[in-house]
Amino acid sequence: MGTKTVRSTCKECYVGCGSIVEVHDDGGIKINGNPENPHSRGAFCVKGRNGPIASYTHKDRVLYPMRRNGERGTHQYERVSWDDAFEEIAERLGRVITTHGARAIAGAVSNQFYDRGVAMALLLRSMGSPNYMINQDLCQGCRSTAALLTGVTAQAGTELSKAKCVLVVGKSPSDSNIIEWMGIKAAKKNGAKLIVIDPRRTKIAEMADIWLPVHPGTDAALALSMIHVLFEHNLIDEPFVSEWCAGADELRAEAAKYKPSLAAEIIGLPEQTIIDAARLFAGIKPACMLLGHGIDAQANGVYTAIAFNCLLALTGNIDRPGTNRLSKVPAGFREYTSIIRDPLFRLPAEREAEIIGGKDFPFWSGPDSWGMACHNPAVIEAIHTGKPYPVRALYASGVNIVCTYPGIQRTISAFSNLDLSIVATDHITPTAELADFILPKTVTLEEEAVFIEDTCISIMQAAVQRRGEVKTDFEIAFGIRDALRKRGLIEFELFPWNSHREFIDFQLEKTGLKFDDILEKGFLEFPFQYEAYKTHGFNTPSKKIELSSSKLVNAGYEGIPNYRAPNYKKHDDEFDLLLLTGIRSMTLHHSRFRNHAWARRFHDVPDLMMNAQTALRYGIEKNDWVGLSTPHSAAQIYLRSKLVDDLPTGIVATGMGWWFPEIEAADHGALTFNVETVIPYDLDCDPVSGSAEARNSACKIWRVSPSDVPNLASVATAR
Ligand SMILES: Nc1nc2c(c(=O)[nH]1)N[C@H]1C(S)=C(S)[C@@H](COP(=O)(O)OP(=O)(O)OC[C@H]3O[C@@H](n4cnc5c(=O)[nH]c(N)nc54)[C@H](O)[C@@H]3O)O[C@H]1N2
Ligand SMILES: Nc1nc2c(c(=O)[nH]1)N[C@H]1C(S)=C(S)[C@@H](COP(=O)(O)OP(=O)(O)OC[C@H]3O[C@@H](n4cnc5c(=O)[nH]c(N)nc54)[C@H](O)[C@@H]3O)O[C@H]1N2
Ligand code: SF4
Ligand SMILES: [Mo]
Repeated sequence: MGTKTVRSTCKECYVGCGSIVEVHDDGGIKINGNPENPHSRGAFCVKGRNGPIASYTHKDRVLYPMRRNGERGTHQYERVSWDDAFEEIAERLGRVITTHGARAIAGAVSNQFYDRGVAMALLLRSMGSPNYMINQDLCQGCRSTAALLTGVTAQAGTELSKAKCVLVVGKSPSDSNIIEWMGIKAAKKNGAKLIVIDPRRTKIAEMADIWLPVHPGTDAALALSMIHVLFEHNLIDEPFVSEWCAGADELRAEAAKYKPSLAAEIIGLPEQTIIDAARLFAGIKPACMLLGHGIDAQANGVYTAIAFNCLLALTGNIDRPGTNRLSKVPAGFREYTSIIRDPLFRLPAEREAEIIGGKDFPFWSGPDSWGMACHNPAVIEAIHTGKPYPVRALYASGVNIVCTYPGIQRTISAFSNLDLSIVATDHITPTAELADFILPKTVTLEEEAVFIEDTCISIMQAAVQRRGEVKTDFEIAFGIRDALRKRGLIEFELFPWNSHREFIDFQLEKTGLKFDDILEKGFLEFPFQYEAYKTHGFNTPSKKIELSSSKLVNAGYEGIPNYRAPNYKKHDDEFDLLLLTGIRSMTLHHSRFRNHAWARRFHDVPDLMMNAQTALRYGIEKNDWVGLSTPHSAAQIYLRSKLVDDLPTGIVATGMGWWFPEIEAADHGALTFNVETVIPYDLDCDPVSGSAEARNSACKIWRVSPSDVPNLASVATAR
């Protein structure tokens, strides 16, 4: 039997592990980690082994373009040719442009780290619309905005295993990032000290020398308190700070308000633990810091991340071996995010000034912001209300907005106000169920791409023949563009390629490399320099790390980080529990894999995790069904209890993204089982990035009989 072997990169999630894909003559496919890949060193997870194969071979895969020919949400579609789909889409987009202007067309993608971000942003810009949405406001938006403002765009990468001390904040890599998990274990084995800040006693917290179970949403106070200790105990890296940091005196004055004795109550930790953690982190060199999802999408997310960036800068743990390395890119390589920001592909300033959300959140949606993407909740509002101006068409690709944006009811009802909705996907999701056109998308095994993973140029290469009539995001965008161009509707030529490979060649053009040069190994290491700031400075107006951000000050914000109490504290006693959302599970990826038998075997329904005392208080036992509601919504959702010993009493936790393909209704049970139903998308968001407080909420719970859980009888449970 013959076997074709392809060296590629898994992009089922952003971790990007090197992979070896074997395709056998009988159609069998096997995917494993590539031990030679220096970024992942053989690390690979169950999602990477199973997800791509199940998506590719799925019996219900979307294989042909489909047009809705019945009431929205009643599953009535007919197959159409690509040509007909492109022509009709262009015709209907044309009507929107003529009536409301191009800005009335919006796009949605998951993020900027996949090539579909470029395809979406540049397709829209060609029509003249600056409005595209990314999910990163719910993901790492606060951390990325903080990096932009302070100049600390630093990641640990492969330095992690060389560090002598590691500080992990709001991150559980044993569940979410196998490469970092391996890196931390390696560092620990080499004798590194480990400090973990997380309300849950995660696996990594169990390994920690100091674990700080902080009250959720109070991390900024903790970071400022640690900074105070550094100043008080002369633990600052003076030479680095005096030469490379601006604003140390202001930061010192602000941090003095958070003496451990005062901050202890806010944070919920003993004074001495805060002092010990600060002294341990500052006392050992080199040290690394990992900031995670747990401090993002919080009501004070940007200042929280800035405060931790300041802590890192004050100890000088930047761009040296074993510390956080400034991001490295080989000379001439064009990354997705740099293309989106490149003046070559930008709209005129007056158009960019219209990005929805740009006025309220200039550092998220403005022309010089990190994302240059819309403020998503404001787009949903614009679809509903026509303010600040109407949005009448939506193209979503690689994102399941009904299941992953907070406020599901509002997202669903937005679709009824649209003149045109298009969803590109490989399987029918609750979002696809609402579309006028469903377009069949390739899956990762059928695609090629080039990107940077740590210090490698890495590639994804197509390992299998495509099924049906599926197309890549680029090919779909070319088809829509060409049909628009025939109608004279391309206002700006900002999407100039004609094949995906042309785009890849453009990314590599100035590196002197060709895609084919990387095919054999699947990656290419590039040389890089530590302490690169010594030649270029940091990427801020002062060329120093800005402990007090001049950009924030110029825009009327506080320049130095500060603490603001989380919103969940505002609610009355009826909602007496705190809910954490988005806890990762090794077998699920956001809203994905609910249609995969391998994943559902491990994880069949949404969990509500709680400890035995919390359960006892509510008369709940293991595997009971539980109703849950929050102060933000009249709706309630249902989850199955899971008794754990890693949560404190009074805090319950769940994942995200749930829906069930086997439930017939168009929402496939999302309105009943998905946590976004009871989380708001607009309330008191982070003032700098506009990120909603999606991570934590006040809530109440009660035990229910399984017969009272709507649609449960249709759900295929493993138990
Ligand atoms: N298996 C799997 N892996 C994934 C994903 C997935 O869906 N499934 N998604 C991927 C994506 S897109 C992302 S963004 C990453 C996220 O991954 P990471 O950034 O690595 O974060 P998580 O592992 O989700 O861990 C978040 C931790 O924050 C804690 N936490 C909650 N609230 C707070 C708080 O207020 N303060 C502090 N200090 N901690 C808090 C939680 O208890 C949890 O342990 O995971 C990626 N990896
Ligand atoms: N309350 C709450 N909300 C959250 C979070 C939370 O912790 N709490 N986490 C947030 C985070 S970190 C993130 S990253 C987002 C994730 O939000 P999404 O990006 O919406 O998550 P996915 O479920 O991964 O959706 C991906 C969709 O992309 C499509 N798809 C899959 N593979 C491909 C492909 O190769 N190409 C294309 N074009 N499409 C593909 C499929 O249709 C799939 O349904 O959710 C966020 N929402
Ligand atoms: S962590 Fe798993 S899913 Fe993510 S890239 Fe690596 S193998 Fe793929
Ligand atoms: Mo994410």
